Amino acid sequence: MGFATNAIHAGQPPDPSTGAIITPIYQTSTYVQDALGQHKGFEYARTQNPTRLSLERNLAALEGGQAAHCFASGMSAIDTVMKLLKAGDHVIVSENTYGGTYRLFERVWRDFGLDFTYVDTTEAIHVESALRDETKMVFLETPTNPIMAVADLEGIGQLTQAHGIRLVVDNTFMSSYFLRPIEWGADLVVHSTTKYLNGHSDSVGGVIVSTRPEDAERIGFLQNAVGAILSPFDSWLVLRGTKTLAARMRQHDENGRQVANFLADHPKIQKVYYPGLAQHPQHERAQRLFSGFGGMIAFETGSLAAARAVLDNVRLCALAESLGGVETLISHPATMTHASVPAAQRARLGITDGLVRISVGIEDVEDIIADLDAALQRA
Ligand code: P1T
Repeated sequence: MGFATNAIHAGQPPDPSTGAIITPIYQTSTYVQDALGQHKGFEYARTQNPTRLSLERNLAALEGGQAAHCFASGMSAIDTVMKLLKAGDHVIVSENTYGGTYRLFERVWRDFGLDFTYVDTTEAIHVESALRDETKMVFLETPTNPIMAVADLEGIGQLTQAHGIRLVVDNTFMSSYFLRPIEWGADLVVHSTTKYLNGHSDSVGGVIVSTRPEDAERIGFLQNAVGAILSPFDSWLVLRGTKTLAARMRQHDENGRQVANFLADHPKIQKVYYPGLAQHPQHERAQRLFSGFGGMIAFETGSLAAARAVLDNVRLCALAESLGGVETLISHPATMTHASVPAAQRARLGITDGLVRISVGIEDVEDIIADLDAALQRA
């Protein structure tokens, strides 16, 4: 089956009790057992829920994984991935990640004895140079939030396989539609389902897709033991979201390309970060790894004052954190999503005070461009 067909059908047979074509929201905390030790596979709703199970099967199919487990947020999914490790283990991480990921690693997990080294993952050699005997995992985001650097997934996938190290890819920005990291050697894929998978800015959630049975078993154990589960209603919302993932992503991509071209030609903008532009340093790699470039763009306005002027003058684009919804969102990484990254590191990565990030929605693209044009004129 093709991707769009799987997105609509995988994991969701008609409801066995009524034939309902849409998986119901099983809003229950427990399940009545027929007799002691005899039940229908569902005992307690932290452990199993049919709505969540449908979503997990759906997402495993879309990523091409063995199993998926859904969590209360993208952060709780990433937190659970770290629980596969032990004190003393070392993790190599992309130097640019979502600020919350950096915060989780540096301000939570470091206290529990994990060590992290941040490297430029656009070249596998940087990962290789950071390897130690204790290295147990490479965690990368691609394209990175917000600089849109595209990791050398092929090279890093070969390296981690050769060394028997787990490769974890945060695939939130491309979504399973444009990139399937497992095909390039990833062992685990995580998403903030809050973003493209749900797509309608009305749910917070996360998922881990695994490829090895032993990881799937341990992640299922942790999901139950820790309990940071995705609720039945949120599971239902994301299931509804994935049905239109293919159609939405095609439109995000179409609009993203047009907005990126508009920004690249604009005299007030100094630099545009979008893998679909020929001048992007990893454009050719992006063409090879991704089947589209999506709707995430960052651009350099030159100063905090110029960024503020754009952000204060947009009317259609909404000034907000988050991304991946049908509506266009615009944000200021330095003070919003990446405020927890130290200023010196932000400066080194290019997350300047003049940097603006846009999550291009699927409105009529002329309206998005007209809104940005008007705001830039006032900037
Ligand atoms: O917000 P949450 O569902 O917990 O997901 C965290 C997360 C994980 N990974 C990536 C790549 C992300 O971008 C995020 C969340 N990002 C934003 C809220 C943002 O505006 O960038």
